[in-house]
Amino acid sequence: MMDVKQQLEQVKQEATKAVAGVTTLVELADVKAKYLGRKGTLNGLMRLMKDIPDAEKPAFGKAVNDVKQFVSGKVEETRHAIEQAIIDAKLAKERIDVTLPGKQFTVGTRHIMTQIVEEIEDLLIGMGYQVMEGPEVETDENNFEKLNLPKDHPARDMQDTFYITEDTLLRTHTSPVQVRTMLANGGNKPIKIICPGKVYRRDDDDATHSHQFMQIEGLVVDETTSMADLKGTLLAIANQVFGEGRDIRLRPSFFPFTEPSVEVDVSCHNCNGSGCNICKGTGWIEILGAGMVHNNVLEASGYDSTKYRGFAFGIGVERLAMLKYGINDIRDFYTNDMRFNRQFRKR
Ligand code: 2U9
Repeated sequence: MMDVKQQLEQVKQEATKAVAGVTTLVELADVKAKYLGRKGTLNGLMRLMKDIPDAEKPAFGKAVNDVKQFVSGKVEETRHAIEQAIIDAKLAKERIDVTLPGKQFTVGTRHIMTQIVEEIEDLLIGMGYQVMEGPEVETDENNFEKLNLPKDHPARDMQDTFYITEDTLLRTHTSPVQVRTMLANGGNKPIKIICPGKVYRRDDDDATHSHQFMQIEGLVVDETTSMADLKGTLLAIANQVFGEGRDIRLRPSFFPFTEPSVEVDVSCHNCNGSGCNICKGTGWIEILGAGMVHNNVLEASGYDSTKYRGFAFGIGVERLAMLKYGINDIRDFYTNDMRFNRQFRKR
C-alpha cells in the first residue's frame, strides 16, 4: 500500500508540474489526456486496485479520485489562465486610442463649371425648360447648314472648325441639339429647351481662348414668342448668376442664325455701375449673345415661319465664371490644380 501511495503522490507531483509547464491550450489538452484521459496515468493507477487488500480499497479509490480532482482543478486553473492571456494579448493588440485624431477623409466638390451649369439649369427648369443633350461629333448639315451658315460662310473656315471628314466635325456650338429637337418635332410643336455641353473651336489656347469650352444655349419656339420674353428670360439668368439687383441692356449685333441679334450686357456686380476695372470703367459687362430665330432657321428645320417665331441665346460658361469670380486664365478650368478647384467648395 505504501508503494502505491508513493506512486500516487509521485503522479500527482509530476502531473502538477506538467500542467504548470504548458503555455498553450493544445499542450494543455495533451497533458490532460496523459493524466486524466480514459487511458491516462490515473486510470492506470485505478487498475492497481486488484492488488490492494479489500479493507484498504475504499481509501485507495478515494485517494486516486482526490488526485484526479486535484489535477483536474489545476488543468482548469491553467486553461482559465491561458484563455485570459489570449484575451489580454488580443485586447493589447487591438487597443483603440479614442483620443487619437481621426483619419482625414477629403470630400470632393463639384467643379465650378458644373456648379454654374446646374445653377442655370435649375433656374430654367423652374421656368418650364427641358434640358437636352446631343452628340459632340456632328454633321456639317446640323452644325452649319440648318443654322443659315451656307458652305461659303466664313465661320465654317477650316481655321475655326475641327473637321473629321468633309461633312462631319466637332460641333462648334450646341445649336445642332436645337436643330435635332426641331426636326424631331415635325414642325408643329412648341419648344422650350436648354442645351448645355462641350463645344470645340480651332484656336490656339491662351489665357482667354480654349479649343474646347462649355456652352449653354437656349431655344424657345411658339406662336407668340417675342423679344420681350427673351429680355425677361435673360434678366432672370443675369440675376441668378450675378446676384439680385442686376440690370441688363441689349445692343444690336449680328449672328447668322438670329434676326434681329443682340449682345447682352449685365450691370457690373462689382461696382454696381459706377465703373471699376472688371467692367473697364463702363459699368457694363458683356455676358452673352441672343436674338429672334432667323426665319431661314425655322424653315430649314420644318417650322412655318409665318406661324411660329422663336428666340435663342448662347452663353459661354467659362467666360461667365471668369467675370463672376475675377479669373483671368481660362486654362485654370482644365488643369485641375486642386488649389484652384477647392476655392469653389460649398462648405
Ligand atoms: C437655333 C437657333 C438659334 C444660338 C445663339 C448666340 C446668339 C451667341 C455665343 C455666346 C458666347 C457663342 O459661346 S459663345 O462664344 N452665342 O451669341 N447663340 S444666338 O442661336 C440659335 C441656336 C439654335 C436653332
